[in-house]
Amino acid sequence: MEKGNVLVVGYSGVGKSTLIKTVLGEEAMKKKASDSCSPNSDFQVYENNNISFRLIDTTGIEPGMFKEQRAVKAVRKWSAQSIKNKSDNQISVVWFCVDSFTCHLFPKTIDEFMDAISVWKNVPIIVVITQSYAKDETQHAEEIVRKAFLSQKSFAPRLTEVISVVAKPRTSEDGNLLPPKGIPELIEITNNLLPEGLQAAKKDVARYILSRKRAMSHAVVSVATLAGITAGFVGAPIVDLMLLKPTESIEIESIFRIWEIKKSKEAKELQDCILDIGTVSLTGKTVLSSLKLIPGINLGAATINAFISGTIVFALGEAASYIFEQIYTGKKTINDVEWVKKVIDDSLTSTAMDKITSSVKSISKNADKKEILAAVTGSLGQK
Ligand SMILES: Nc1nc2c(ncn2[C@@H]2O[C@H](COP(=O)(O)OP(=O)(O)OP(=O)(O)O)[C@@H](O)[C@H]2O)c(=O)[nH]1
Ligand SMILES: [Mg+2]
Repeated sequence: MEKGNVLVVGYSGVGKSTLIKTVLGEEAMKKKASDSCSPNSDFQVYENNNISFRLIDTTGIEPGMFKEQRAVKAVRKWSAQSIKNKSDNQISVVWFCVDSFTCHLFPKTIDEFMDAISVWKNVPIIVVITQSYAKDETQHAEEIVRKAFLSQKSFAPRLTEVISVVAKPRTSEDGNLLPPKGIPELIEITNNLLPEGLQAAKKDVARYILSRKRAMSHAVVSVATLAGITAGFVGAPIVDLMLLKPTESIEIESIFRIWEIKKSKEAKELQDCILDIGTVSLTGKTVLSSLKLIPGINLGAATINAFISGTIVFALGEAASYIFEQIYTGKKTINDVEWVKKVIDDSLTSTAMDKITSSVKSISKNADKKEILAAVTGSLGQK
């Protein structure tokens, strides 16, 4: 299939590879695009069969060194050869990645940057502000970048779009979960900027974005589950499920945002309803009692509590992901409260829990949080 090529550049460590992984998925990162490009450590070409563009990941670009960079040079060579080989190595779009730490360097290096990519004359540039956790920092970065482009007549028309993204969820120091954002917009806009013959149809893009949202939702559940495991890692005889409420609340809100559910009174009630079922139900005891039925478990109270906590946060997150996806795709509405209750009840019933509790057997006696996380998430992954 003929595809567009998107050159991804930016200073080292801004999050290019992380962004590519989120846009194309983990699978795509394992196998590099089968392509005419020879093995090259300066850049890598990645693709996912379901979307219309490849992403070219470059490495090691230092501030103020665009011209000398091997990566950009190597891509130029790769791209130039394509005319001879009749392969489609033309660059269709450039993503220039900056974060709020490196953006202030950009006005000084924009000349070199534009010079380095000068062979791709009319190729549109999307500036991607990566790791955009804080609104004011992101806005500041955006202003700096826009000004830099406006500083020269020839640069200004090249800046097609500025998009701020978070590629991977993060837990902040105060325990807040910061969900991914901006990825669907980036995919859509990039597809729209491809030469007409290469663009994917709207419905194919929509389907692709759905799959990405699902992956981001899972990533959020995973981060929240780890937070739940941490909160539950206490030696008390029985874990206090109220301790999980803040984590669950942020988890549900983050998933809600990924699925772009409109904020409204009904939506808030639905979120609260999910949270209430998660915290008030008997799940903690259910898990504990089914754990007791498994012979030969020899784990400390803290490990068991961490496992139970993680399991509940995980099950609730998976249920919320499913619910919001159904609403996003129009199969259900936020008013289907009875249906929501049933979905959550089902996901927390003893059969579902039994599946999870059987994976407790794989945990070793001095398991750390990561190992517990693997046990918790691994079990439902097999469903
Ligand atoms: N939580 C979170 N971490 C991120 C995000 N983007 C980047 N990071 C982290 O920032 C670090 C650098 O990210 P990379 O994706 O390797 O950066 P890069 O631009 O590919 O760097 P080079 O390959 O050296 O040019 C890694 O530890 C990432 O986990 C993000 O959106 N969220
Ligand atoms: Mg990288």
